[in-house]
Amino acid sequence: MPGKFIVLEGVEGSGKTTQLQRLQQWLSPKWPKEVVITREPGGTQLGGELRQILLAHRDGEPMQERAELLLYAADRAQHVEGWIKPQLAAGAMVLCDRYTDSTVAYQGYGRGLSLELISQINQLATNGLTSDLTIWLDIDVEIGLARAKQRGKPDRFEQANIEFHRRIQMGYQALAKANRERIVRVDASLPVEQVSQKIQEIVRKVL
Ligand code: Z5A
Repeated sequence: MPGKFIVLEGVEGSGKTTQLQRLQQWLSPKWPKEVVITREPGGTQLGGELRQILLAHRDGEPMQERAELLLYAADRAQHVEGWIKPQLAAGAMVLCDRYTDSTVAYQGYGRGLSLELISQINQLATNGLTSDLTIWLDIDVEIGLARAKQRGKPDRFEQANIEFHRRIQMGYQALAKANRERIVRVDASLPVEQVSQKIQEIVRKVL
């Protein structure tokens, strides 16, 4: 497809939102078509409804792990077919906050669900659409969570125990090791401007 698909990944508070906005500003004058930002969950109208369900606190009836997995997959299937693919077909540069690696890291390494099952569900949800480039914003989980907390009320994931977040971090390490051609690590503990510069150096290569 004529467009490009770039994903930012990382633990909570790693700076994805901040860097996506800066990347959009930097890329817009360089890319001939639109440069658009989206996110998972929540990149479509249906996805927005699923996002509320996924991140809500529920007293008395915790969400079952496989229910959670399938809701993320439903969000992704809607997003890929209904929004990302048409944008790529129109030549847009799509910048996405989280994608399939989040499911491997959170539901696989974090929750302990089968990585084989997750791979099959990711395949079903994406119909084979992979990113052209994934940038992993690597930060110590404690620093990321402290940054995320500054923003106000913690959601369901931010309240989970630190071991859960450490397993997710291990998931990203394993993913980066196994997918060197697609996933590029950036040290996200650096100041915002320096992180942006590193990202720009990497993105320049796919333009
Ligand atoms: N999830 C899942 O389990 N499975 C899946 O398949 C998918 C997702 C797709 C979505 O939450 C949740 O869904 C997520 C995983 C799960 N878990 N949680 N929570 P979300 O979209 O609401 O949250 P998030 O993706 O984790 O993003 P975030 O917490 O909003 O963080 P961020 O976007 O990476 O960071 P930020 O907002 O840009 O920065 C956080 C703060 O740090 C902010 O005040 C910044 O000004 C500051 N900041 C940013 N960069 C820096 C630097 N370099 N230095 C100092 N301060 C900085």
